[in-house]
Amino acid sequence: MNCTKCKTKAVISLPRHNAAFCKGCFNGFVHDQVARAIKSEWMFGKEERILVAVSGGKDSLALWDILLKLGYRADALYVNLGIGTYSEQSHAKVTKFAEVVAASHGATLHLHTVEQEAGAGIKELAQLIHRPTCSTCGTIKRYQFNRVAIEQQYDVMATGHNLDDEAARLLGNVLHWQEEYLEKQGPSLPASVEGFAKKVKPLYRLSERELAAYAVLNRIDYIVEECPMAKGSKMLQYKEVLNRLETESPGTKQTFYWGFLEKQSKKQPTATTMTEKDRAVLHPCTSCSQPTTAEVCSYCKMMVRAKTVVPR
Ligand code: Q46
Ligand code: ZN
Repeated sequence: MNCTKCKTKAVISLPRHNAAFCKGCFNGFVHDQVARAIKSEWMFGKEERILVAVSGGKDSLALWDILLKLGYRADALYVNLGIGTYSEQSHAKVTKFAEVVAASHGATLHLHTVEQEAGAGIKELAQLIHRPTCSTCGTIKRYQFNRVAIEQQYDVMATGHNLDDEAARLLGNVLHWQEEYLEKQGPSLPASVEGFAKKVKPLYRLSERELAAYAVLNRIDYIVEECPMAKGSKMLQYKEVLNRLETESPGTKQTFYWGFLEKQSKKQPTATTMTEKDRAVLHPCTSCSQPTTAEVCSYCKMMVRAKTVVPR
C-alpha cells in the first residue's frame, strides 16, 4: 500500500476518504482537516487566545499539539477528578506533555483539583450529594473550564470532541428527539451571554481512529484507558453501533454528522435564535456571577452541599 499523495510506503489507510498516507502526508492531512474546521466554522484567529480542555486522552492532547504546531496561542486546563489511578495516570500524562511539548511553544497548563475545592473526589462527592457521578462531573468540568476561560480572559475554549463523539451524540439526540440539544450540537457555539466563553470543537472532521494514529505516530504519550465511570454508558453503545455501520459502509459517520451540519446551516433562522433564548433566561449567579437560570448556579449549590456533607 502506497501513499496516495507522495507514493512512498503508506502507514495508514483511510477507507472513508479512499486514501492511504505515509507519516508526513498523514500529519499534513490531519492538520489540514483541523485548519478547515477552524476556518469554515469561524472558530478563532491567530491572535486569539485559546484554552484547550485536556483530559490526558489522545483527542485533547492531539488537539493541543495540532493547535500549537499550526501556530495558535493555545494554553490548556486539566481538571483532576480524583478517580484513583485513572486520575493519577492521566494527570501525569498531561503534565509530561505540558513540560516536554507545550512548554517549548511557550504554552501554559492550568490545573484544577476537585478534591481540593470540594473536599472529596468526584465519586465520593457524587454519592454524598446523591447525584450520578457523570452529571456531577459534567457540572464541575463545564463550570471550571468556563471560569478559567473568563477569569484568564481567553477568547475561546476548545474541546477534543471528534467525529465519533459528535456522531454518537447526534444519534442519541435524534433517538430521543432532544431538539434543544440538537440546536446546540454545532462545532462552534458563540458566547451567548456575558460570562460564558465561546466553545469550539476543532476535531469534528477527524475520527477516533485517525486521532489515535496521529497520537501514536507523533509519540504523544496519552492515557489509553477510558474513565472507569464511562463503562456501559449510552455514548459507548451508540459508538459501537456506528462503528458496525462504518465497517460495512465507510463514511457513514461523516455523512450522518456533516449532513446534519449542512442542514443546520441551511435552516432559516427561527423567530428566536439560541442566543436570544439564552439571553432571556440566563442571569448572573448571586454567589459566583456565572450565568445561570436559577438564583444560585448548580455548581455553587453543589459546593454548599459538599461543605455540609463532606467530612473534613
Ligand atoms: S463524565 Fe463520567 Fe466522563 Fe466524568 S466521570 Fe468519567 S465518564 S470523565 S466524559
Ligand atoms: Zn455560582
